[in-house]
Amino acid sequence: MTNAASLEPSSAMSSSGASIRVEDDRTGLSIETLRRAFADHLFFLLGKTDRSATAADYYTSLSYTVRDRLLRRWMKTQEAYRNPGNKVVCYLSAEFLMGRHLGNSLINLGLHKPVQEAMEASGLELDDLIEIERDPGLGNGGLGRLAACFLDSLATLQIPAMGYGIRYEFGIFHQMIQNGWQVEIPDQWLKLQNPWEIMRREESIEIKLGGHTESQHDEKGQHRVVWIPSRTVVAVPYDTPVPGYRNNTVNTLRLWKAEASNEFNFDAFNAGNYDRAVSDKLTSENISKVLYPNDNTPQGRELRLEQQYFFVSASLQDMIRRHLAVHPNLDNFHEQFAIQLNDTHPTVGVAELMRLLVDEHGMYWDQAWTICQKTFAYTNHTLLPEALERWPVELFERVLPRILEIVYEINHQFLEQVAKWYPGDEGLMRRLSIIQEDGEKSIRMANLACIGSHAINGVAALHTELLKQSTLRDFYQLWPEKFFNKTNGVTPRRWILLSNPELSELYSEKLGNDDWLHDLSLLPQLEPQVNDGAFCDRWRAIKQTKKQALAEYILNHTGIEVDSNSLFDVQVKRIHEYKRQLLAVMEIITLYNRLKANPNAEIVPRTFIFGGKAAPGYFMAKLIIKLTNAVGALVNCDPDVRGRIKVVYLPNFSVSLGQRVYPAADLSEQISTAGKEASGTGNMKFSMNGALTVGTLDGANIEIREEVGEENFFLFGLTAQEVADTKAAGYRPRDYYDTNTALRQVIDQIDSGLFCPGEPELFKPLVESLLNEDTYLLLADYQAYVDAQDRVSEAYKDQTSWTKMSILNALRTAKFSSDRTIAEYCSEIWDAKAVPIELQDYNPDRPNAPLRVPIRRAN
Ligand code: 26Q
Repeated sequence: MTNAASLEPSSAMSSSGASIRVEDDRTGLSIETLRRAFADHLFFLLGKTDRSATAADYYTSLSYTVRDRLLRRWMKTQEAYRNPGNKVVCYLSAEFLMGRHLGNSLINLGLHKPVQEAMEASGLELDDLIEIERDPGLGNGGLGRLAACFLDSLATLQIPAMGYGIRYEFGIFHQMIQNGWQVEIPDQWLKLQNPWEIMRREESIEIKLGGHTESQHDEKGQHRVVWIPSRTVVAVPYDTPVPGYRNNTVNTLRLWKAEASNEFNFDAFNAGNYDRAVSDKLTSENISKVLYPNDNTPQGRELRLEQQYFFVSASLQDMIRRHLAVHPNLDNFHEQFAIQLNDTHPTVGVAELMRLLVDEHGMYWDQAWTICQKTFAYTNHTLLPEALERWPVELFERVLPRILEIVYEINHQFLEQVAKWYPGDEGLMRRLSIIQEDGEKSIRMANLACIGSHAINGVAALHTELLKQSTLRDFYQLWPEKFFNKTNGVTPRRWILLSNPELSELYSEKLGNDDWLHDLSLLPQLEPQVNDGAFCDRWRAIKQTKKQALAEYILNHTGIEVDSNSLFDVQVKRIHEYKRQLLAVMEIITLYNRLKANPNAEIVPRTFIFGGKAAPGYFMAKLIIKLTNAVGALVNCDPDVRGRIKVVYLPNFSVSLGQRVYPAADLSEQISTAGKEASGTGNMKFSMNGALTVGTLDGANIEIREEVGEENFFLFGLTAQEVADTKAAGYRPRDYYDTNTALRQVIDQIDSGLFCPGEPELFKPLVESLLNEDTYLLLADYQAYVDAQDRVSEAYKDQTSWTKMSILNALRTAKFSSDRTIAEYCSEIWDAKAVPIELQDYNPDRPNAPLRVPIRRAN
């Protein structure tokens, strides 16, 4: 059944080499070969027959079969990147929310159809196998998913690139909803074996932690600082292929796992101290154990700092090793690598690269600093002041003593410059300093990132403007030329093609090909179709199919029956007060009150669908989840409502659940307080799938509205400027409560215990927060929001015009492809160029041609 690889000497090889003939079971693309390869993996890799195989075994065998077909391209790509002159973009991120790999690899390789047929011929349903893959949830939300979309676009644009991060053993927790509350379950995503990664133990890297530093003089009498760590851990790389769409590029996502260093362990072990040896091993491995489940609120824990340093140091050492393999020294490091800092989480890398260049490679400080600044660029993802990362100096001193010295030196030299430029401006010096002196002395990571980078960017036009005016204002005045806007984007491969194959087929059919997947700016060609009745019917039918599928999922996962003809009103995102899920709940209660007051009121039936996780320690966010479910419990069963309003909380929102949800939405809720959401990316996924937006002028909503047209967008609420002015004038939420009866009724009901009769005090913290602080101005925006929702309902009654608006939304989202975003980063920030990968020995017309793999003999 299998074609075992056979070793044979080859005249084409060097005298020390042999070659291995890899037969076409590893590469062949015919249905028959795919079936054989699949069966081969099942038997020889997993030791299963079709009698003993589980569904998971079938998934694993198929994944290996598909991975085999990526490997030539992957190896070729990595070879090409070793050539000097091909600048490699290194995207450093503490989070990568990749989503499932199998389906994505199939479409990128163009193998979806043959594999589907091969599975069918084996009596298996491909879609079922795809569903078995555990979502690799190595991120919290927007920032982690952005990193994944960027990797997809980098590979599709054929840019040499690596993602570097942490291989968390436990990703974002699995969320269950019990009695309306969020319950967190550990995410054991590695329980099944992971066929998408390859461990490369031989490329492990040692990481120092703790201890102290000593001044020494080297052989040449040069002054050198040596870091004597109190412990070391080993970073073991695990590589995952990142294929481009229908090209030969396969980039790498390299994630580091922490292991105990052997020597260290043996000391205790050999001394007979087995307990100590074991506990040290566990302590080391803790570093990559679990993802911190915080989103937009940093947790200043020692282990988190160790995580950051661990993956950044390993990644930088990896780059230096690669560099020195083909260059005599590190003088041109910045010409070979562009490093992007995904928020401040990897920013300790600025000091670490200095340490590696100066301490370990003997470079002079000034030259090293020039290289550093030319290499790094920093993306900011937040405007919330409480979200800016700060680390106590005391903690740095204990965990990273040498890094602290370097941070001090960077700061010293920088402030000397500032003093020359702005003599006597003490206030400016204090604000620009990396070290915050008042309160607990701490390190401001955003300042380090700004000082150590040649480019600083926000993630949407408004966000970048606000950064320049407020959060990073002093740095902007110092270096205006360093500031860029890079409006976020999302990959159309996952968020249109994979999520919505029905819509994709319509596009390809009408455009005559699938070029649009590389270039969304081709879609506006279809705009005249809004006047074609058949096209509009087809559009509505696709939406209906997606809604029915979601309705079925909702029934299976929540037990709630929803009407797929109702308006699907969706808010899926992390739960945070600034995102104002509570405002949406207040709207639901408002509609409910109208129905209670007049059970025969004419209303457009709506299904309110929520999804998203709350940080486990975020009390208010968890209470908002509970309230949403409590309101749902009452509304869903009230006979006066007669099913015209339903409230659903989808448990465990994730990338794969997103793929089901976005295509099924009629309405996208993007209702953050203006000036608080840096960009948003879910907003783009909804729009691409034909949902209309009800939203504020915040983040990328502004640009979405510009693109789709204001007549196709439901705008409401205060602008960022008005929010600032309202606060400056002394905002009093109680004024709104006192003067708006519908609003007062809603708040009184939440306060009264109507939604939790057994526990009438339960929701009081929400009411108190609304009436006393209302930091996010829900009361100020309440009426505008209710009015906007009334306009939505009115518009939905006219299905013909709603469908037109839906179509125009989807066709006008070209700007929000991450291909556009990445092209901008490449030309304006990274100076990175495409490197097309040639597979000389690969003829797409003869995919079964055998491949010759050289085998190097050990001496
Ligand atoms: C930091 C330190 C310690 C522990 C956790 C953290 C931490 C982790 C994740 C801090 C922040 C995050 C995530 C932030 C995030 O997702 N921001 C979102 O980024 C998106 C992509 O740019 C934007 O679209 C969103 O507007 C922004 O909220």
